[in-house]
Amino acid sequence: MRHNEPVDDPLRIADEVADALADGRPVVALESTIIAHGMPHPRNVETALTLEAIVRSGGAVPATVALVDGALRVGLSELDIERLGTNNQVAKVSLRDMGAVLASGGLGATTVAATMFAAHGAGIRVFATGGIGGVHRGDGHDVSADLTALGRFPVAVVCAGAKAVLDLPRTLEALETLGVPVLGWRTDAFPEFWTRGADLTVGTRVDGADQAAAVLDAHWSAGLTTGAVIGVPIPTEHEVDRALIETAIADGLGASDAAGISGSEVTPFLLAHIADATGGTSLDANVALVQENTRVATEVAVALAVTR
Ligand code: PSU
Ligand code: MN
Repeated sequence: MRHNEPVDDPLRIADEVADALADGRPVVALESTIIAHGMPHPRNVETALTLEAIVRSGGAVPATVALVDGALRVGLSELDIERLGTNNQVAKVSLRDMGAVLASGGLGATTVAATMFAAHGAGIRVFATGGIGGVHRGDGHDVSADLTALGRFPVAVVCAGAKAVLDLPRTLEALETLGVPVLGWRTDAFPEFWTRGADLTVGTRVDGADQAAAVLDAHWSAGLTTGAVIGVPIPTEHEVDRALIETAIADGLGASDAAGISGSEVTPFLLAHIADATGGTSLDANVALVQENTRVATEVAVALAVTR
């Protein structure tokens, strides 16, 4: 996919990121839909900058991904992050949207799927986010392209499982069908985003970064080309009460139906609605869990850099 003439290459890797990759030093990819569509201003920008700082303090280089001025950028400036977090015309870019937004030259925030594509193109193996998209509840057959991307791009996505607004059993089944390993970070339960999870199990428990890196390295060394999910439970002190979140989710799903929300607007609508319904508790939890995921991703990226 790389073009021969760098000047025409739509994939633009920041110098700091390119240098780290060339030296075999650890890099952690970060997405931008969470900035533009997943959190309100100013928490979104603060969080995005904090995540970059967490990666640096863990000894890796952050690479936040977005579409800026007609290029797919891997590694953003603070100004770019500020633009993504304040401009209300930012497109939500999954794989199908990329060509159109690149051609328009406008700002685009990349979802997990589009960020995996960019990370893979750049040669980055580890990516941190909040929660992946998945199979939505009900009979709408709304299935996130995050799942098919996990089946296509060899990148480990460190997340608090999938967002609990989804049908989590079906999401796990879909991952199995796609051949995507689901690892539990110091847990046997598949994390449920705002809560640590209890009812669903992961495929493999890993108790540290070396073990996670060994599994990933063996997976890819065997020639498998799929991605992986590393499910990190939200830290206990930030966990949202299960009854509170279930009520807010049910309320959000009802409101989204009533308002006729569909397609790519469903997830941002639900996140905003649930944040309101819980008086901001779900947003605080979302910020805490993505920070924790970023710490773990950094450890795994550092461990993986040693094995390769
Ligand atoms: N994690 C968060 N907040 C978010 C998302 C993840 O904590 O907003 C975003 C990711 O970009 C993910 C997207 O790819 O939600 C899923 O959107 P959809 O369900 O339309 O595929
Ligand atoms: Mn969808």
